[in-house]
Amino acid sequence: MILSTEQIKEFNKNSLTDHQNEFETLQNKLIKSEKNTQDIVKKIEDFQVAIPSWALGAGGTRFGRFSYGGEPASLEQKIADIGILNALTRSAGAISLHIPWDIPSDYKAIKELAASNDITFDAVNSNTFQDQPSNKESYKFGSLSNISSAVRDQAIQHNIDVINIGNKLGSKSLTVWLADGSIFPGQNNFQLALQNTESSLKNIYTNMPLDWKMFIEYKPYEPNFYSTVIQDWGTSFMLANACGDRAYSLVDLGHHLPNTNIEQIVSTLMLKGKLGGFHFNDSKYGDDDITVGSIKPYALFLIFNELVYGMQNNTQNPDLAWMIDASHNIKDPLEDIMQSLEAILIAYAQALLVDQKKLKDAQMNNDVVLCQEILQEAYRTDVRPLVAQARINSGGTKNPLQAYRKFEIRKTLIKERGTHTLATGL
Ligand code: LRH
Ligand code: MN
Repeated sequence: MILSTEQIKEFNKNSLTDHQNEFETLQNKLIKSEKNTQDIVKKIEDFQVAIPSWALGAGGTRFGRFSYGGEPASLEQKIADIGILNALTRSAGAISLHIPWDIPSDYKAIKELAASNDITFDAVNSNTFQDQPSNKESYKFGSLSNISSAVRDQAIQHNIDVINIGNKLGSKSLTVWLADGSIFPGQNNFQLALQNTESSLKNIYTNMPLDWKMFIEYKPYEPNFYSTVIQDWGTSFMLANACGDRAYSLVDLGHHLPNTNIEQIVSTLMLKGKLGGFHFNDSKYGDDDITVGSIKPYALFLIFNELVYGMQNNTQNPDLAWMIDASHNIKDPLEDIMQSLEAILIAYAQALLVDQKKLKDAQMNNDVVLCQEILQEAYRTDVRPLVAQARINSGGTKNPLQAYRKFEIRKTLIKERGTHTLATGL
């Protein structure tokens, strides 16, 4: 199913007048506080989020999975689905592959298909948390941290294979997330596990092309429930420093213990030039991987406020990799991702409204009340007309979700693919 620009233009026509009124009203309000609306809209247009290849079907838990119908059963169909998301939102211009769930069979064809959908290949993700039929060694007791050098070598070689796959597709970064850890006290020698992990990561790093980055993703628990080798930002930061200049920490929003101040972690990693990117999602309790901004939208805004400050002040930190990492247990996966994209762009737009100079002055005067007022003035601004304008400027729809339903895209996908197709992934 391909969406034509004519269809998109036709859809926008009906709501353009309302949009222009809303946009001008907001623009007039922002001009009063010397905000350059055009500049903000341009920044939103340029904000591209990579879509995970493993989150285009219905996810599930150990308690069950409810299929959604019309799910993509191949990498080609996954790229087509991201093509639909990108046609509607113009902010989903990249795919992040997980290997071996999505190994291309025909690299040339896959690259042409992606290009025809305006999609590039973002970070590739290795998988040493599941055993593959072709594996000689098991990852039951860990991969890069395993006490067995044979297991570590297999895991290192897998990461090198993933880099080679990504290289053929034009990807420029590898994301390493390890499930490695323990379920019971005494099960692991913590120091040995960390030393093995460090030397394994260094080995992988030396096998990365010189224009590649490595993202080291941390997580406090699951699937191990007593210890995880790369459990927190500090461990990831330490390992990134041990590997080299092109190794960075990756912040998955769901990988923090309750009430962790994630925005402070973000500011610290940016100050140290070691923040590589994000896996956006939201959660109430654990690594719930649900819709971005559906539980803690203010926390997301505070994170983007630190990102905007960092992007303005920390030239030592590279351009960031933006990715969604979600799993859809009850929502239509494409609708869920469109809601996440909207929440991400809204938080970014609100953060761009923060008067960083005024905030710094208030901080330098310990004017605590004014600090909060400056932040919440931005957070309480309805920036949706700015986000919609950015989409329209880029040839997308004013309201992707409405367009998706009006065009009955899920119905068409079910007609084309049936109700029982199964997407690889989580
Ligand atoms: C681990 C994680 C990681 C992926 C996986 C799909 O929880 O966030 O980023 O490899 O989800
Ligand atoms: Mn993740």
